[in-house]
Amino acid sequence: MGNQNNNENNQIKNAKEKQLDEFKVDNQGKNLTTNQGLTMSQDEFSLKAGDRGPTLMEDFHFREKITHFDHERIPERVVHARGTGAHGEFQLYESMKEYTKAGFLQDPSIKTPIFVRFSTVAGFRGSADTVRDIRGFAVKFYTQEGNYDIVANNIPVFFIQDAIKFPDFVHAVKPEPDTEVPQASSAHDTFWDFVANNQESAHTVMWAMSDRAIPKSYRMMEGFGIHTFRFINESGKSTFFKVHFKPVLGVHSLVWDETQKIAGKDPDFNRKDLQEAINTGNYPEYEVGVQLLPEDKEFSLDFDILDPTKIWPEEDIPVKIIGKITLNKNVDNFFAEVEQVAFHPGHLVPGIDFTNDPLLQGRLFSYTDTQLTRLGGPNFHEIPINRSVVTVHNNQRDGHSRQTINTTNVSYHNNSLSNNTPKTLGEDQGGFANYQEKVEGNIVRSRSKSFEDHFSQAAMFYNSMSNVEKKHIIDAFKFELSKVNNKDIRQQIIDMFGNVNIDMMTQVAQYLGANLPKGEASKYNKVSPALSQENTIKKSDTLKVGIILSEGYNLDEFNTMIKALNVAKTMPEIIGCNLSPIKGSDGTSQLPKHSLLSADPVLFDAICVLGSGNVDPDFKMRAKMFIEETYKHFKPILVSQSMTMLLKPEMKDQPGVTVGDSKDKFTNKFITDISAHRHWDRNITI
Ligand code: HDE
Repeated sequence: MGNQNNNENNQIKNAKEKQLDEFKVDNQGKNLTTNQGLTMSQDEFSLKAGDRGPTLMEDFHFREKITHFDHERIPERVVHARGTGAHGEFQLYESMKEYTKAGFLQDPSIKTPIFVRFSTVAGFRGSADTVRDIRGFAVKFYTQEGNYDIVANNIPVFFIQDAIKFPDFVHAVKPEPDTEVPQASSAHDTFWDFVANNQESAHTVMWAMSDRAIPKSYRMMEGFGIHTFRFINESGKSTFFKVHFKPVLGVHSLVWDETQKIAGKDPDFNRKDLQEAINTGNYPEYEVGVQLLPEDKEFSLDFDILDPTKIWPEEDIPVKIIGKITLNKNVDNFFAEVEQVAFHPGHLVPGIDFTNDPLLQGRLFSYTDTQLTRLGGPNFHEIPINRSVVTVHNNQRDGHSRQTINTTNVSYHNNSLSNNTPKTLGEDQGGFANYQEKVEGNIVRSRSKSFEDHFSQAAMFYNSMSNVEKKHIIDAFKFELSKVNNKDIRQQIIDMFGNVNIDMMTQVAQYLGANLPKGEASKYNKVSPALSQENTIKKSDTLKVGIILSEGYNLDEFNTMIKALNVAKTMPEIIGCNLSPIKGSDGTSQLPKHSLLSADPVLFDAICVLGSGNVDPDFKMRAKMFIEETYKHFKPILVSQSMTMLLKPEMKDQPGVTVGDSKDKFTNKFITDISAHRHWDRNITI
């Protein structure tokens, strides 16, 4: 990894980059020192009393090195432990002045530095990237008014409505406490027991069983702030909003069989994909959008806007695209940046405020509290990645690992010794003041009646899916519930999701040999086409195409293909029988990046087979396996005329399969097939 993209050469450094530069240390070519800066003459042997004698206590270098090593690990995040991150920038398309006074949302010519961390939720830090799970999408904006964080997910709703249930939910989905299995999977008894007994989870479970929970790439998933927030403009007017991130490459998922294989073949699949895209200059981009609702329309919808299990259908309240985030720089050091970054939904700037969503309210406590354990004390805001680009001035002092050297003797307010500074600023001068919402009511522990509908939007989600997406949801239920040992829990889930869609759950019940769900066809008919990822953009850009190349290939054919793949902005990679140069019929040669043994079809988006047809049995066996797997996963395949013996006859006329005749014709078709990505109408099911 590293910042090999030479971003520094072609871009003026932003304020955050300059700040981070001050903490960077390059060890190359330097003398080895202790932590006190003492250059050592020896780093291989501990200090002993005689060659074969005991190690001496006085060996300060040994003690320092081992002690530091013993304390290298910090607690992983309780949730979202597995993740990766990158730097980037946010640019506004048009001023949002009408709605908010937030400084970074006023001027489209200003770029705001950001840091983004993507994550899975349930797995431990070393778990595989491609598991079925929600993905975290946390964004820190280093604005001129302080840090603003949007701590979002790739699914727009959540499993629970009140933060007090979060520990229960997380205990249920994490590995079971007696055995610590399964890792990074909801397919076990306690998760589904929780779902059955907490029916507000229905809507989010539908998303979690859908293709959204197995994204192909962090670059190809949406982000949602989930909660309703408030914008406040200069004149104090408030507008409710929900935030969206929409990937410029569209929303794409893996198929379930691929996810499981990739978890073994390349558990770092998603983090490597992100790093590679940035290193090759294919910067991930997401448009930032907001749904806006005037304050006086708070009660105009048929659900409560404070309920985090509800979306605002885009057809009813359109997403206004207001800007774009671009990720353009990988981290230099994973621990210092990705592991130590600390997000908090309560990091706000003037012009943005909360609502009373009871899930959000609880989060406002949790994030600081968790950093105290993870990052070892109250000074985590001083860690380079967490520092605001604005200098911090207040009367907070001391604590573990304090970095700031405050130089005055005044550390209290009010004072006259320092002319009563640091001083607060009135709201009209840019000081933050909370929105003065009027609140009244009895002190109660209860759920608002307006939060009691758990199934209408779960049904809308299912209604909005394409047939293929529906099938994937049904298959996911079948898989997950097959792993639930307790038959009573299975039945409870079948009955519960019968409220969402009878046909869906009838298929699951039949598969499991359970009783059919009671009830009738769903009474909820609403559809929101924006929910189907089939309706998002499809592009060939950055898709990885494996070119299986055999000896004696035709250079003309090869060059035509490479040229077309480059024009289509795909990422072609050559796969050989082994890693030796592959010779063409005209004596030229190509160097493969992979071999048929070390590469795997699940790691490519499309496969192209070129060569003379004169291949050895090993090549033949492995190349056939490649084609068959790619076929099973509905991905495009091109086989040149001379290699058709590798293709099973029944595959030949199937969608997304091209057999070469004239090179221009077949190349064009292959490129169109790549843009479509999956070809669901093949004569197979997996
Ligand atoms: Fe979080 N969540 N969460 N969460 N969350 C954490 O904070 C919590 C929730 C989200 O990449 C923790 O720093 C509570 C919703 C992301 O570093 C912790 C509740 C959403 C990340 C925590 C929620 C999120 C976290 C663990 C219920 C989407 C990863 C480590 C009220 C809107 C951030 C940490 C990163 C991380 C608490 C629910 C998103 C324990 C109590 C809803 C993306 O503080």
